[in-house]
Amino acid sequence: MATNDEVADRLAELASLTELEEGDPNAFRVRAYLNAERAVRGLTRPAEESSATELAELRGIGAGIAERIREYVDTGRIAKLDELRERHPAAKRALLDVPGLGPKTVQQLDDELGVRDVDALAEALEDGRVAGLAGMGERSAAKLREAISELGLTSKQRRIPIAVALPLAERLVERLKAVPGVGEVAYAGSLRRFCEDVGDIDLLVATDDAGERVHEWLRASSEVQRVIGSGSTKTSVVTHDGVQVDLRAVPPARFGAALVYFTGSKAHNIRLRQRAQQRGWSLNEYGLASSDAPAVTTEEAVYAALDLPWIAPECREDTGEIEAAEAGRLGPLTRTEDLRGDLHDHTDLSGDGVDSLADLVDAAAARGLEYLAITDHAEGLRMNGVDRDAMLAQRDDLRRLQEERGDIALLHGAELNIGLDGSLDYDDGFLATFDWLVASVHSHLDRTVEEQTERVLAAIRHPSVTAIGHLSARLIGRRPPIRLDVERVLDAAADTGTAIEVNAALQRLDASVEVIREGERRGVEFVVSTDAHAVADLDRLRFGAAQVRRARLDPACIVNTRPWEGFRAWLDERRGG
Ligand code: DGT
Ligand code: CA
Ligand code: CA
Ligand code: ZN
Repeated sequence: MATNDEVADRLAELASLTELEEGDPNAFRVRAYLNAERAVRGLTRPAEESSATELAELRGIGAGIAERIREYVDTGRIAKLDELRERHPAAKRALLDVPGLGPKTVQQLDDELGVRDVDALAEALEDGRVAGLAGMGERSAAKLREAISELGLTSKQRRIPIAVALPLAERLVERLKAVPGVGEVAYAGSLRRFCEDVGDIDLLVATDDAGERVHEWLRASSEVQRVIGSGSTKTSVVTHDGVQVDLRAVPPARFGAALVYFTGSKAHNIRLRQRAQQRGWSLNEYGLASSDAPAVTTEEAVYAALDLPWIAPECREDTGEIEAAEAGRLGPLTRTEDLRGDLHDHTDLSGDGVDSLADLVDAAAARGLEYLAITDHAEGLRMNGVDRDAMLAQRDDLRRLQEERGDIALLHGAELNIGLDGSLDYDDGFLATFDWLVASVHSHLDRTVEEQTERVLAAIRHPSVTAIGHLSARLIGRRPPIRLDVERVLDAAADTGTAIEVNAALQRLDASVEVIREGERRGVEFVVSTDAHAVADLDRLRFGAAQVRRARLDPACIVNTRPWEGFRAWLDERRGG
């Protein structure tokens, strides 16, 4: 019953715990767990179907870790993991998420100052105790203080990044559906609205008589570290990763109204309630109440009763979506299947890619994509980059593959690294030979707004660059965005016809919703891409679609909603001019 993602999450947890244990992020064991995590995430078949011996034969998985994976799949636990969790609670592990803190310093903080969570760290930073530690000093302490406030890491401010919450919620939903007597299951709240970080996970289960079984199932789940509260309608728990999960069970006839209510936002709900009141009804989590109110068992019915079309959850923030929906102007919004191509994809030629060119192309075609751009890292990225000869060899392979198959159009591209001075990889002559070029910032992230804006502008203005990848370089909750004069950047993109990418990786979701909206106002064209590093990542396109829905971006502004012929015409025009 353990999915590959769940197994991979446990391996990631083992990696961070081992990092603390050994005081070294580069310790052999830490890297072994991380390699295994990547291997498991990239598997195309369930890990649980393989024996320990078979697992150990896979690239990236050694015999010891293979045993631990089997132990988890068979028993739902890993003894070593339980032991490490005991020694390093989630709150202490969260210290590793503070940029600038490594495992050694975390242990030093614990040993010398008794600091075991971010709140205690914030206090010790305020009163100067951290600056006084050996190897620390005023400057490093100031940086830590800045990172904590910029990322909102204290317990009062702390939000769970969507990259942590969404896979966990989807897994819980799948497993709840298998509980006997359970009907519909959904996650609701800010997560369903596709907020980039969430306070907690809200789960909703429709059941006539299995309510008690459902609550019991959650309390006993292998993900759960402790139960906060559990009654006949609601259970709240905290997972091993420190994520709160609220679960509510409702009768099937009330599922629609409850889903509207618990999806929120509060502001959106208030507007709906006002509309109900105008019609002489009241609206709450149980439905519409009053003698003449219609019965509403689905979300659509709730909205219809209020004379509205169904509103996509990503838009429910009371930021004009109700007025737009009422006037028939909310949408069309991008669906995953509207995205016809994927324009940022890595093969195993990049040091951090996992699958071969042929496998990636196969998988993209099987998912119904009409076109695919292969964009391995160019040579400027020291760890993962590819030199010119290797690029040319890949191009030959790709052209040969194209001759063999007419079902998907293949573009040969690269992901260029934007240097601090705005320079790009290779030379202009070589760059002009690519079909598609994504240019992205990967390093020198802590610079002034002038420096960052100029380097990105230089890339936007380069005649061969077709798109800017993950514009802000942020990792949600872990790394702040680079400082940019966003308006100047967007204007230049609109001017030159360089597309701005909406990177669909959950830890990035970059461009952000705010930047997408500003870009649309300024006439920017976008591409939604997965930045896949493995076949399984191609499925992220749905997150990209959700991100542009949340921004209410007109699909006509997204270049890869065009069919192949239209996309090619756009590209020809852009590269000709
Ligand atoms: P979060 O968890 O802080 O990221 O944000 P939400 O929106 O998930 O908030 P949460 O978990 O407190 O509640 C889930 C939904 O339940 C919320 O979006 C709307 C609904 N809700 C909760 N409390 C109230 C309330 O007092 N009034 C109304 N109208 N709706 C509420
Ligand atoms: Ca919530
Ligand atoms: Ca909640
Ligand atoms: Zn990439």
